[in-house]
Amino acid sequence: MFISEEVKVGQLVESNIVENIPVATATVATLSISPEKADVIEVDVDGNGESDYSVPAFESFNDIQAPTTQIDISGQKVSEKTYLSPVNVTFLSEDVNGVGVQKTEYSFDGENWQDYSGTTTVSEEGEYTIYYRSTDWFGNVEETKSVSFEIVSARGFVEEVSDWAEENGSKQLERMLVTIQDDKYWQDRNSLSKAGGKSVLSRLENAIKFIGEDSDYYTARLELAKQILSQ
Ligand SMILES: [Ca+2]
Ligand SMILES: [Ca+2]
Repeated sequence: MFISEEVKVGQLVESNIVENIPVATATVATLSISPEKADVIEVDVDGNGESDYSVPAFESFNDIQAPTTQIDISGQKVSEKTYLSPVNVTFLSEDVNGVGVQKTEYSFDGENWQDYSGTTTVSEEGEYTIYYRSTDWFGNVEETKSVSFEIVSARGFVEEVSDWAEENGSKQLERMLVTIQDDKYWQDRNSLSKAGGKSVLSRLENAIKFIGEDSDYYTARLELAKQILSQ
């Protein structure tokens, strides 16, 4: 624990360091520092020699306000909440007029949390909900926020309707056959005539009309199919 230092004309003339003092959260430390010696008290919580936060030394200071965190999701957007893999997730946190952000945490299930240390990449296809919150150095914890999004892959993405039995009047989509899923596809795609590409799209569009509750899912795929086929 660093107690005080005396600096005169830019030179350190005295410092007082006390180490290994047993403290608990209820421990009250009283420091006597004259105004000439320090304006702020630097606090090194983890003892690594670098200040973690500072508080004014000569005015009453308290912080009961939790930090605020914003999430930034960057990636190629397919629709409002659907992205093409991969997606970069970045958190920006601040503790306005406060003691400072100690940590930002995030979780994919709201139960298992990990400390945020920098932009994290999510590339696996699927539906996600990311929970996040920050804590300041005084232990004020932000109310957990969350955002949901879906990641789709360009590979195995454009799906062609197959075995869609219109002629019997049932209008049931029996299965979707993935026709664009690897490098070979890209060659095939380039050999598709515009009419061929349009045929895939129109068949998707027709299928979507009869899918019902899953239509958002397939509408997102249709949007990406259009992007791919218009390249
Ligand atoms: Ca430190
Ligand atoms: Ca605060």
